[in-house]
Amino acid sequence: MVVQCRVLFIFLGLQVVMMVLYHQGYHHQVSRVLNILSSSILSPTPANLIMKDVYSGLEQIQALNLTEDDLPSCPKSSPFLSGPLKVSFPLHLTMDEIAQKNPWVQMGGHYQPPNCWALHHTAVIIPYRARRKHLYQLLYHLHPFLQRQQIHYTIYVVHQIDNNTFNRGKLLNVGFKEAMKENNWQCIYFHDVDLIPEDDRNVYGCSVLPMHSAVAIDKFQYKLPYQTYFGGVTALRPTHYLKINGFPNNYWGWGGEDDDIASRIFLNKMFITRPPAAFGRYRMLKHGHDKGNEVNPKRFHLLSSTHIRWRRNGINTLNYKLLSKEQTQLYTNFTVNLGSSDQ
Ligand code: BGN
Repeated sequence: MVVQCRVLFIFLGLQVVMMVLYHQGYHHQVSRVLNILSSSILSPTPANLIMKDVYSGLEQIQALNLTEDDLPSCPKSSPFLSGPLKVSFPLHLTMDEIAQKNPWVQMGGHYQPPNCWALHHTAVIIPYRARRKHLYQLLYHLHPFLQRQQIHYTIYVVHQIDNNTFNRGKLLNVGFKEAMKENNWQCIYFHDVDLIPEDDRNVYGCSVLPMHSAVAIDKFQYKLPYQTYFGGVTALRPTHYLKINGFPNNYWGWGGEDDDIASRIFLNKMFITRPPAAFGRYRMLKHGHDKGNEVNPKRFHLLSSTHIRWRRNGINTLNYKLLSKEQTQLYTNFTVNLGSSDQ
């Protein structure tokens, strides 16, 4: 009570000082001070919140001395969430270093909270080719990020090994099919390798609607590039995914497949949902031109016929050769040959 009275007294005192200064002609200075105060007290932008390292506090994760059956459910909101995260990019990361920082992650990139039953069971699928540095940066951030959220998850990397043009849609279809063989996942996250989440309140669990998580990317000045944008990081329940017949297999090269997926969702009379922009923030890792992922000139034409094609081009027509399945310390790796565009 005494403390509250003091704070109130100081606050009133400050107001009196400001009023006196204002009446003595210091208008400009007074409004500057007020602006600074209001932006630092009222603005919800992350710059004003204390940003924690993505690993901070995780040393508190400890197993309980209980059998699995006796574990309690994890709380709705994880006690490890801290909001905006300080994102830094350590140089020369190795798989061993990242694994050492994540002692609870098991071979294959599996994690489940050791002290409670997770509310979310999520497969994270990363389409990949020749971006090792990006992959390591993403793994360095994503493992602790997901552990902060007390999620049961596995990270799957789908590696296109052939020399044909990159095909993101098809890689995601392969990831879905192979991940579902491993576990009865309730939620599938489709995650670009170059997007680093910046706020752990962007929880990687599915809702009743398809989710678009990458709402605010630094490359787009932390705004949506357009209203129906459905790229970068998205999530679907397996039932949503099957309803839209998965993703298109025939977008070879950059662009358009994410718009096709959005159309499939709308054509099936579903809506998308998004986290608040303050939560759905991402940093995009910089990269030069990707050889083998040239801009796809056919994308406009393909997009104009999604409504005709979606039923006979998707998970029901997917073909590929799975060359290997390997459990690394930090992820399960599916190496695939997708065939070529004329198949
Ligand atoms: C869009 C691309 C998307 C891409 C976003 C953001 C197309 C189709 C032409 C209508 N869509 O323009 O695939 O994710 O930009 O870069 O090119």
